[in-house]
Amino acid sequence: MSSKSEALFARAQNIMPGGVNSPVRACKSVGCDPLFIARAAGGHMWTVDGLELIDFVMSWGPMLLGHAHPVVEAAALAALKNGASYGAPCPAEVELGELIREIMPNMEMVRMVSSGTEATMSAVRLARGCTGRSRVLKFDGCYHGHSDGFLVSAGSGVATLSIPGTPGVPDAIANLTLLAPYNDLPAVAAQFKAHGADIACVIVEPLAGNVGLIEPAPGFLAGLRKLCDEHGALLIFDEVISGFRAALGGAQARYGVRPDLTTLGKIIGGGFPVGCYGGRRDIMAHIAPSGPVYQAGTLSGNPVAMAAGLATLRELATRDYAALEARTRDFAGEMAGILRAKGRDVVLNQAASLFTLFFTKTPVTDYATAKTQDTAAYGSFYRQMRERGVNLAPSGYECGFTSFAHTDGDFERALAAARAVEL
Ligand code: KE4
Repeated sequence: MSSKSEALFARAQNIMPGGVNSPVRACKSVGCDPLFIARAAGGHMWTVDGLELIDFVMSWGPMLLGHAHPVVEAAALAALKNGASYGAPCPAEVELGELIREIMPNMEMVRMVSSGTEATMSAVRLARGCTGRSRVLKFDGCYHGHSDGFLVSAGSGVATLSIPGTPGVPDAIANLTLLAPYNDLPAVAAQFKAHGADIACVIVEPLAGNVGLIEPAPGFLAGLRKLCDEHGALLIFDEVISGFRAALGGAQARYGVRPDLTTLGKIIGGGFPVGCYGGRRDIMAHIAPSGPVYQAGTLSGNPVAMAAGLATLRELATRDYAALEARTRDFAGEMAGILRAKGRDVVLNQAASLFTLFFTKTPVTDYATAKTQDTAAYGSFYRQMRERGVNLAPSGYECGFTSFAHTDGDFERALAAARAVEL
């Protein structure tokens, strides 16, 4: 008799492409079907069949406080009682904007949107609008959401599913996206030498999380800052993953490099659909209605989502990031050791509360080295861990996420599950 999850997946495939509303959730690359979730709390989720999972995906990053955090839930429910959406300004969006600026002072002005994609898409349009230039430089394997120009050599689900090229994106648009390998400053300098006068911006994940986790090499981010300044291009830090996670102030605080614009998502909404872009006041002044660069959104600054975001950031401001980083380092390090003891080549990349176990012996510093991983071996590891009640990222090109809700018992049970797998 099929499980409830299997029955739901059969129905889902009849109504939604691949049976999901976001490709990586389909678990295709790890050789199994997705499990349908009934509820989540803390560091755990429960499937519709009652299987309890220790969750290291945490909704792909938003749930840094853990699922169903009482303070966030209470704030959202209280806001909801006053109406779900106004389509008019509300106090919470001003308060959240001011709190973001307090935490990330480089964001002198902000604009709320409803997803990370909307934030990055709008930030690039703004960069083009205020520089009058057309080209955008991104990095192989970095993922900035699914706006047309970003789907050139993108990471995340595009890498996971090995989708070739950019079906649906006209060459005229794809050709405006320049590429360089992550951590390769000479390649960036060469692109500026060839196209510098027409490069509106460089957009980068300052802590890359969509080819698996890759840290910026020493000097890489500062080198991008210097090249952008020399050529009059804007530097955009896509902190949709790293914002409020790499440090409370994001990767720009962790690595001490100032972007001109920053994009945010995930954590900023505490699980509700929120994105944000912002930065230098002189640049943001170009955004309508104060300037001519248009961007809009029905649910932007939504009162319920703003309340959840405010509660989330206020709570995070009280937390010990160094302690979580140390717990994540110990946990991921021990997991890597267990796999190596089974004879597996494993490279561990870990920073803050992010980690990726690459099944390779090659140090992973960019997309090309990330692609040396044995994805079949990772798939077997993923399936066996899930059978044992541990939910890892269903792709070798994604990150694992810990949270302030994961307990010592959670880490110990996950390590015990890893000891039991057969690879
Ligand atoms: P959303 O449009 O999915 O809210 O954000 C797009 C985005 C932008 N920038 C970065 C650095 C991101 O990581 C993302 C989205 N991340 C993926 C996971 N790597 C979302 C999960 C999914 O696609 O289902």
